[in-house]
Amino acid sequence: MAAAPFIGTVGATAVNKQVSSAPQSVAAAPAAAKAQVRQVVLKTGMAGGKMVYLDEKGNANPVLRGNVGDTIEVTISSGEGAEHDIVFEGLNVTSPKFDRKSGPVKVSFKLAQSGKFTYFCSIPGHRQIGMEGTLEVTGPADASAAAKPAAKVMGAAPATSTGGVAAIAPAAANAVVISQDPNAVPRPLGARAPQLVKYAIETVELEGRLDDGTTFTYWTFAKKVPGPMLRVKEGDTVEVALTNNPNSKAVHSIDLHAATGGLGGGESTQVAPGETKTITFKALNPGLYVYHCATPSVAHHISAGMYGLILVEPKAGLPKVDKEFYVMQGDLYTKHAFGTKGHHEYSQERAADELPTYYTFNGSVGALTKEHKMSVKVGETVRVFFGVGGPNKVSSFHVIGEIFDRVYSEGATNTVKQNVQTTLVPAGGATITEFKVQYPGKYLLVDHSLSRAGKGLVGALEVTGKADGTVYKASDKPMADMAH
Ligand SMILES: [Cu+2]
Repeated sequence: MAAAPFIGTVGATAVNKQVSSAPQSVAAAPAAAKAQVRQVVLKTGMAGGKMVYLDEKGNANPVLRGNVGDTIEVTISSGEGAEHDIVFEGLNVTSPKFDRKSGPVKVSFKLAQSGKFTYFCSIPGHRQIGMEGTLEVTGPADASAAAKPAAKVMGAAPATSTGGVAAIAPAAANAVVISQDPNAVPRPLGARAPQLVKYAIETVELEGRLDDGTTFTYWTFAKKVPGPMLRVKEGDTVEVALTNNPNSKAVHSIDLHAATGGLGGGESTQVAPGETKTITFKALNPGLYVYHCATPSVAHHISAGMYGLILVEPKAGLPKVDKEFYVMQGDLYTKHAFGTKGHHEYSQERAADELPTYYTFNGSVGALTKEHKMSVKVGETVRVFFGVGGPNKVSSFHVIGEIFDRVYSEGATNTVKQNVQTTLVPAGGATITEFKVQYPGKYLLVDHSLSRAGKGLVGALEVTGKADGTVYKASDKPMADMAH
């Protein structure tokens, strides 16, 4: 977007020569005053779990005032370090985005009409969590000011306009593998008394490989999608210290479905870049639970990779198996279609319509077929801890060529279903499936809504060992009783 003439960053040449000569309190707006330049200094911050704009006195979302004909000059910076902007709705005024690194930015515009206007942050979710205030413009409409074409004084192209889809950017050269290793399952805890378990988790935003030649800016717990699997015991006290990496552009948080109270932690873990917040909860209920970021827009944070599983083992533990795996499904919304090479951008519009361009197991296309291996031997028993981060789509989890001997539906460890072909896993839900492998070959993990396999959703379990012809046999010959 081309910057309008009145938009510039601080440090550039003054956007208005009158700025320093006529500083005015924004609160006072004498009705009959002649046109003035009104300087407003704002910074963003967190207050009571909300994101807000703060004036120099610390007032949250202050009412800004001016008269028709005045020029409002806003200097705004990120107090807590995350990325924001300020939009004056109905006035076609949008600031450049700013964060800790960019320093303050400035917007300046002339008030051409009286009325009440809303200002807000256009980063998805930020307005909803508090970044919204009012600009009151008083005084009779100055005919000369009002008559001027809006384009002259307020001619910025609205930055919120999506327009057509621009060409995709090249794939990020520094992209890393973000997919979680499905073998990264903590060991069973065994029989032990309840204890205090401490986790320190860092939220990190980074360029990651989405597919071959394709990258995406992931938001992660500990640089992997899903985040680390946590394993505690029923009755344990769990301490989670969440640190947001100083280079983050967004605030992040954690809501653990295994926790009771405080929005699962989402209420008190809204962490600004560079900061740490800690919650402690008692693991009252056994089961397999999802955790996820709970910072608006929550769907964006989850879709970008911020989810994981926490297992609360029942007191007696789970039955012993030979091999455990950790797999999670996610749906991702990008501006460009599946398969487009380059660096994909998140699409708020597609997310709102729940039309994913990508589906993944463990965060990327090929995570469980190329980036990591899942292998077992004939005769071994397998357990898959499977969760759906979503944010939106449920999974019809199925392993092609295998039958789940046991399913702990919805992750509830006290009930077991036997002999299940496909199990339904809700968004923000989980399941535990167990099966013995009796025949070698490649078993495909899928969501049986199979169109999704064409958008990246397939994994593979390799089974090696001796083939037992009584379990399965293939032949080119016609069946004996059909031969004559
Ligand atoms: Cu987040």
